[in-house]
Amino acid sequence: MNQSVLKSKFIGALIGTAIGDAIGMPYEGLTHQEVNATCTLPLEMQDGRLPKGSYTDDTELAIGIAESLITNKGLVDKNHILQRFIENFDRKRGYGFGTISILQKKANAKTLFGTGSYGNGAAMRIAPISLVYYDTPTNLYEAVAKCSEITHAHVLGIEGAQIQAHAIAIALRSIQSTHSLDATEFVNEIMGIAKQDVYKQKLHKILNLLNEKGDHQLVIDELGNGVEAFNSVPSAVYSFLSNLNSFEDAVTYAVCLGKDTDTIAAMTGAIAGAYLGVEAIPSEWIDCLENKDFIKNLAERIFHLKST
Ligand code: AR6
Ligand code: MG
Repeated sequence: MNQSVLKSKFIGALIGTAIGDAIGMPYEGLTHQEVNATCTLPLEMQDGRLPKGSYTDDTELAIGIAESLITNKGLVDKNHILQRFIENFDRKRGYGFGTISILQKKANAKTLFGTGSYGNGAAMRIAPISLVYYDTPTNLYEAVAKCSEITHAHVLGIEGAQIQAHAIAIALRSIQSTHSLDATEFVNEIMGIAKQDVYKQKLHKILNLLNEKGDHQLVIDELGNGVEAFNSVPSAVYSFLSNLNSFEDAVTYAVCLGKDTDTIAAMTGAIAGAYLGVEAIPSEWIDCLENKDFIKNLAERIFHLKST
């Protein structure tokens, strides 16, 4: 693949995470109906519990992973990543209860909520790992497990991150201009790593919903819009696949699902940005994004790590 195209896709995956996060932030917790009643399309960056253009914990944690990967030349060092998480931690970003407990060393990831967390926190931050390992699926699989276990030890939390990471990796490897991506092939490839029934079933449902052109309520009923990884990662994959050629449409679709809007949009933005490249992201959105140059620079540094 042309190196400048690949670089744009790397930047697209990280900036796409932050953009989805920031554009979804004002609507977090609202139902699909409430989002529809509140927002006007096309979506613009808006104030919410944070000023407009601000990202939340999703991006702050992704930044920590990117920083650690750069320092350690692409290797996943769990203690080092945890240290980056702790140093970057800014409570106002809206962290999940379980993740706060781990970062404050008040809980152990393996025993959190009894069996470890199955929140979507491991999946939402995973894009930097996909950048480093997108071309070696077996290494990607292992790297994601290590990175997830720091806070999310439940098998469903880890597998959610696996599916999200592989979706980003496939998007990075696919070239939009030569042939359009086949949604069935995309889902079947992800199906290859799914072991848990809930994910296998929801991946099948994605294919059915794509054929039926499922409306928002049907997608919420079938795939979910909550903070659990199994109620949000499949919805992000669907939001991407049902709006393949438009970053804006994919992320808007994700936000309009309601509930965990920032995180579902962040995960959708990561996949769409990885597929379409940073040029496909509306410039009005990027202009408004907090720390955009810093986030772009992290993606560029991971790109250089891969190309040297
Ligand atoms: N059993 C019961 N409930 C659980 C379990 C479990 N094993 N695991 C998770 N939950 P958490 P996150 C519930 O706290 O994944 C932020 O806004 C439990 O209610 O680990 O880091 C992020 O941006 C728990 O509090 O957080 C995301 O949008 C909740 O799931 C979102 O929160 C989330 O798990 C999740 O972040
Ligand atoms: Mg969040």
